Amino acid sequence: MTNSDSKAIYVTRPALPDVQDVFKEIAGIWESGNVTNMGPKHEELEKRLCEELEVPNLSLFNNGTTALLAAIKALDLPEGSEVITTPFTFAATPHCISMCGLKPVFCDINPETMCLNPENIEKLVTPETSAILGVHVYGFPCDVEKIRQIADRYGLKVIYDAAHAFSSKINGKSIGTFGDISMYSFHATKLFNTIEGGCLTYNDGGLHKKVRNLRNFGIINEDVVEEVGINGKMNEIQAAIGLLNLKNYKNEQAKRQRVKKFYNDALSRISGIRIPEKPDYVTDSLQYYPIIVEDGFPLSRDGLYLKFKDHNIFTRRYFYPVCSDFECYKNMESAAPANLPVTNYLKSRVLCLPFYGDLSDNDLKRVMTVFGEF
Ligand code: T4K
Repeated sequence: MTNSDSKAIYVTRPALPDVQDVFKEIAGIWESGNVTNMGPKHEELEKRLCEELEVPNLSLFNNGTTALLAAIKALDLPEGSEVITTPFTFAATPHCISMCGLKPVFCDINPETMCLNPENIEKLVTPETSAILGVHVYGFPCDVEKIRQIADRYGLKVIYDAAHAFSSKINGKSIGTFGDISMYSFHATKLFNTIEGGCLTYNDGGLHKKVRNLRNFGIINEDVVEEVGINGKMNEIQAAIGLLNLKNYKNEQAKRQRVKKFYNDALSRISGIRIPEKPDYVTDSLQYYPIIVEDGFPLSRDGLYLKFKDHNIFTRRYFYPVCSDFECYKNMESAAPANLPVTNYLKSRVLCLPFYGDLSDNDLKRVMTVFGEF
């Protein structure tokens, strides 16, 4: 490592509001004494996000994982039934299925979009299947049309994990309007964040009461607890940060466009590095910048990852290990590597480069220097 490498560069840095604005918000919350349990900031953020994401219904949660648990519970899927999902995702996705007493069934992915491959979904449908849970991985959209057709054919529910897809659109339509219910994560590492947080979006207003019950212990009022629920409530400080970040996220996206353009130009000259391109009909969330390290490159993906580390640059191998390799899932039939050739190819090829608005020209040059060393 040289002196110029002394500052660590991470895969992402949280896009945070001005700290003086946060202090002002916190002072107001202190003054009011309303710090959680669906207070005024919470209600305002819910309304504002509904407009921003162009969805008919939206419910906030304290993180994306509790939101996804509530999404699965809200659909009343038969106990022990099977949910077809992708192994190429963060642990939260299959874990939420399992924690709801359902069985994740892993389905291989499309080599271009890295999302569920509809051609493989149909082969996995059995009389026990109750739902499909797709992930819009890195903001690449699932093939929502083909998934809808399969779901209609077999009477299945469709859930989308849109953790990476804040503000994404498919043909101008908000990504949160496809399927029965979608989850967004507002974790600190996400383009739009409330430090920890998330939400559900859904077209059927009939789900509203159920989702709200699940989020607040099933409590209706002081006298009535209607059903089993958890504590999924977002607090007022999270909501206030969300309201501030709503003003900022487009600016962060504009800054990321510059980084994306820099990488696209510089990497197009390097053989053996493939840049997965989003289709034209998709509005990119600009959440991650994944590359695929192919055979033509002089180092393996892991070799490149370690080389970056030597230069104090912390890229991430999202998603390695894939969920089908986890101890808790690897013995399932659908997790067998022979059933998941594309997943197992990509798990050792994909690397997410540092990608956030405040990367300086010098930071970007440092990243490219690592590529240029061979
Ligand atoms: N579904 C999908 C597809 C997801 O990707 C996720 C979360 C979920 C569901 C669940 O949503 P949440 O319940 O989290 O809302 C991170 C995030 O913690 C996680 O939210 C995210 N996906 C996942 C892809 O990435 P790690 O284990 O990589 O986090 P960590 O702490 O290593 O952070 C990554 C880098 O970010 C660090 O190297 C530096 C930077 N960072 C991170 C934090 C927390 C900062 O600069 N400041 C920070 O405060 O999981």
